[in-house]
Amino acid sequence: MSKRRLSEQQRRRIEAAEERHRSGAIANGEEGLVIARFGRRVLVETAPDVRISATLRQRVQDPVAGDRVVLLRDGGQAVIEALLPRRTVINRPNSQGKLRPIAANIDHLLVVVAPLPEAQANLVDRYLVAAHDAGMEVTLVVNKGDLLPEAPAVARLADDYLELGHSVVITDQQSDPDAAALIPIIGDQTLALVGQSGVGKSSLIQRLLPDREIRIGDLSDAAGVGKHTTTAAALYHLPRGGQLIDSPGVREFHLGHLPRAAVAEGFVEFAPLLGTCHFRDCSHEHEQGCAILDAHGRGEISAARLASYRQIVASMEAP
Ligand SMILES: Nc1nc2c(ncn2[C@@H]2O[C@H](COP(=O)(O)OP(=O)(O)OP(=O)(O)O)[C@@H](O)[C@H]2O)c(=O)[nH]1
Ligand SMILES: [Mg+2]
Ligand SMILES: [Zn+2]
Repeated sequence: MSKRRLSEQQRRRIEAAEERHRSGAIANGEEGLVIARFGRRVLVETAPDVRISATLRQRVQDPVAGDRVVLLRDGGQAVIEALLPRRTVINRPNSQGKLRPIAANIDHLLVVVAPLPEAQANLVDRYLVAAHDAGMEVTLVVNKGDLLPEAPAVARLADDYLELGHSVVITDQQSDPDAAALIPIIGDQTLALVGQSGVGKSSLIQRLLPDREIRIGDLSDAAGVGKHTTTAAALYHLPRGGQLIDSPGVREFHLGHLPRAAVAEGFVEFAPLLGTCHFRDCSHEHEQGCAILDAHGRGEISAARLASYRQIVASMEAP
């Protein structure tokens, strides 16, 4: 850094030159698909089976698996020059609580749950809300179906979502080793597998890609969390078409801030009733003439879903 301060005019001239260089560079650049990101190194696919490890320019924001980027090559070096606009993005708070993207350009979210670690309906509901808000399709994948007989609560949970009209798939590695149950859902879309650590997200990808070596967890500890837990999101192409993004497991899933109405819209059985409450700004908590509370009174909205909705709204409103 120069010690002399630049005049405003000089600074503007430099910025304009940089911008010219940048648009020229982008025009000459090569487009690629981000396969995985490790700190400032990004693995980019520029053609089928051609993968380049590129560094990230300081000003280019957070490319993640599924992103399209513009790459510049200079001798042996490759640099990511620009991040192309995203169709969709999944965010998650980092250890400092700051929302960070983990995967981009997802068409369809596969919310993976299992009897062990035990499925949590509120976590599923958060993903359903996030998917609805982002305009992604969503399927609940109940993995480790072999353990369902000992987990009646999880079997009921799967039934409940099916009854609500969600797409639900039950699978396990013994009776469905190729994860054939997922194939009609995948099509040629980009899907991301999300859910608690140890539910079998990476194992599902391994079942679909038997020739790849994917590190999966070892269920040796009491928490049911694997030793080979996934630490970075990674994209896998399937030979039949379609691509899957594996993501690191979560303990809980925090949505970024969403307005109360967006949360309600993510609850399928609430959605048709919205706008029919007596008060336009109804909080669906206690109001007379609330369509949601009335539906609950008639047994059309379960106590568990109403509680889950309230829990999500409360977590959004917490400071
Ligand atoms: N019983 C049973 N166990 C399974 C099944 N599928 C996977 N597992 C086991 O579940 C454990 C965790 O699997 P992973 O695929 O690593 O789980 P993950 O969701 O990728 O975990 P993170 O990467 O930590 O998020 C492994 O020990 C698998 O062998 C299944 O269908 N039935
Ligand atoms: Mg994993
Ligand atoms: Zn209401």
